[in-house]
Amino acid sequence: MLRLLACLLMSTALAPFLAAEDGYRLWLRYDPLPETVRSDYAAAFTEIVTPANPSPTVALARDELARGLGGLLGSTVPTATQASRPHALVLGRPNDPAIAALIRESDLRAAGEEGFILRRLATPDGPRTYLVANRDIGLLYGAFALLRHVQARQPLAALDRVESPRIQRRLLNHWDDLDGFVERGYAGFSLWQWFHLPGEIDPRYREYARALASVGLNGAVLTNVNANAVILTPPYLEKVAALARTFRPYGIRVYLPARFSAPIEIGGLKTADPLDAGVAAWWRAKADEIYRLIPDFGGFIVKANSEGQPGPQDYGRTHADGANMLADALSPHRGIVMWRAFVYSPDNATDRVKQAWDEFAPLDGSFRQNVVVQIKNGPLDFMPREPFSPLFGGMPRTRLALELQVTQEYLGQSVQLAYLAPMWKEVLDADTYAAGPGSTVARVVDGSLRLQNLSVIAGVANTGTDRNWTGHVLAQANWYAYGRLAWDHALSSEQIADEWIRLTFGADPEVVATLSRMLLTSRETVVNYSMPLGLHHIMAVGHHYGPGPWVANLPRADWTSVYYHRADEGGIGFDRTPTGSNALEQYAGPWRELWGNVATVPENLLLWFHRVPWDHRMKSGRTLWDELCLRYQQGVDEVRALQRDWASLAGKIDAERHAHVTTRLARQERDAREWRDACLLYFQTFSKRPLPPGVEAPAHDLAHYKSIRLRYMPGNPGGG
Ligand code: GCW
Repeated sequence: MLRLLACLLMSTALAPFLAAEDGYRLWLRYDPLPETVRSDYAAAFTEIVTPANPSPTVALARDELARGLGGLLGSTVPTATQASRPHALVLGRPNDPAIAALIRESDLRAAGEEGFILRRLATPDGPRTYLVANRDIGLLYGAFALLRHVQARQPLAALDRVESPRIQRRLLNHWDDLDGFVERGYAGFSLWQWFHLPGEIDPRYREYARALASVGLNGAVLTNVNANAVILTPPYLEKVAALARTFRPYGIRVYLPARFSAPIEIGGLKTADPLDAGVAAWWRAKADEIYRLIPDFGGFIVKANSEGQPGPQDYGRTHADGANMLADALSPHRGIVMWRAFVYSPDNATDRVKQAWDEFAPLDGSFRQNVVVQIKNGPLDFMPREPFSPLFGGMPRTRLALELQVTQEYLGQSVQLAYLAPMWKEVLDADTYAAGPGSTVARVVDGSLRLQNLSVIAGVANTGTDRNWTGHVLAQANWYAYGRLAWDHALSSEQIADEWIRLTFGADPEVVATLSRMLLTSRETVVNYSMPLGLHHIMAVGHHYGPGPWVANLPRADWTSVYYHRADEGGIGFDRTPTGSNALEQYAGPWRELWGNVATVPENLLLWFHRVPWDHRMKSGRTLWDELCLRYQQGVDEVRALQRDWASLAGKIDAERHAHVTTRLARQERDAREWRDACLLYFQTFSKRPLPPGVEAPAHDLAHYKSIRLRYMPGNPGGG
């Protein structure tokens, strides 16, 4: 009796801790559904049937369904290897004749290698739900899809679909260093415990892999593109192999950065010249060694001749020479090379945004079939708003991958709320016109435009050791949205936000409506208070957090802010039309016309393409100066609206996550004011005009803002 009492006491005392709402569970919560909606689902899923002796992947699918449905329905759903009751949920592959007889050939073809079919069918033994896939991994993806469906309380009748990913390789790129530091990481340290690997498998590795699989991601580049050759040495490859083994049942392959000078640094060679036979042989042997340990190794990513990284140009060779040499080493094993196009040379005075095109477009058609050229969404560097990179339309005979930045290097890091799906949709939906109208970046990347057989999308991860994975609880939405778009880029930002909110915060209509509005407006809000009207690259140096429009006199002009905004008494903006750098020439005709004309360019890209006087008339009838000031103010006002919206959800969201976001929003409001005041005071030294009515007076003078120095910022490789 006493013992029972003690147990009871213990469990009540522990309850709040066990139910800690620290964000660790991400969107995979499986809390019991309200009684009112539970019974329909409970009646529909009476048992989970999988073949006897399931593979590890099928076992994961089964266990996830048991855990998920058990949690959501509030009672155990038994598992079985033979369906014995009506309303069974049956998982299977067409190699089972009973399954094959039920599913159309055309559906199986549509499901492809990784997809699945979810269907409710009437059978002689009563209605059943079938989850069918050609390969085991499809069953796992289907299990997550089904759980999403129930968790989001979607009608059972709608459980009838065939899905398959549009892009084959859906990767997270980790910029993790071997010492645990994450470059541009704002959620703690690297998840990979290299010292303890390969012997010790942190349970979090499985949780990570499960989260990736739940949104359909199937690859991870484990370490930083600013590469360390040590990752390719035998002891580290053993560690990588241990991670690969852990991830494999979740359908995730590992990839590694290849430091171009590795043959010298760890191979003892005198050169890394890609045309040197000894170098090629070294890489071939290295590839063989990797595949002996990791038979499904994905391939290499390379940042070459970019920001100080070594590369083929060190030997007078081209990017294609370098990429092809590595591609040949990997091709016997079906591995791929992701060669990054993020290049701009220290000895090139051309407008930085033109340089990737200048270096890569002439190489079109000279890359091997297992090479993809990986291009950032915009031609500069993950700014809050950029036009799409013209290179997506400039290399018709090359496989091109899209690189997005999930971590918010230039959008408030893990302090500010910026839901990035709308930004990513802008680039995915952008028309390159490369093969006529409709040649969207999405179709270039997924290979459908030219029926290419290899497609890759990469997102620079925002994950780390923080308990909530992404630093800001609401930044989990970006990880989620990236995965969902990588799977299906036709999904809308609204759909994905709605889905994520329901999974993460429940289905209360007020929560869903309010938080959707917050997410969907948040990126534009950051643009407004930081870099409105096409301004770009005016952030503080090094850590890139907060304003720095005055940044000048760095070792390279194109690292400064003044290079990009070009403000003086005559006006502001970068002329990229034929009278200026003519970066516009890299785009197709319709864009050249639209963007090249100051009367037709959308105002959100005005200062990206044009240099205009301070009294330039905007569509509103205001002068550019007044408009600029009001945009900065609008950004601040919008953060305050976010705060009010969030405050209105108190009591509807658990206190722990509510308080966390409240604190971050308060800091975002301060940050937004700082951006506004710093930028307006600075630009005012050129415009020499007063702040228009409606703009709050700055709290300090310009000298104050210029003197702010943030030290030891997270994610900044420059340190203090
Ligand atoms: O966005 C910039 C970052 C660098 C990064 C580089 C790149 C990994 O400031 O930290 O280096 O881009 O993408 O290579």
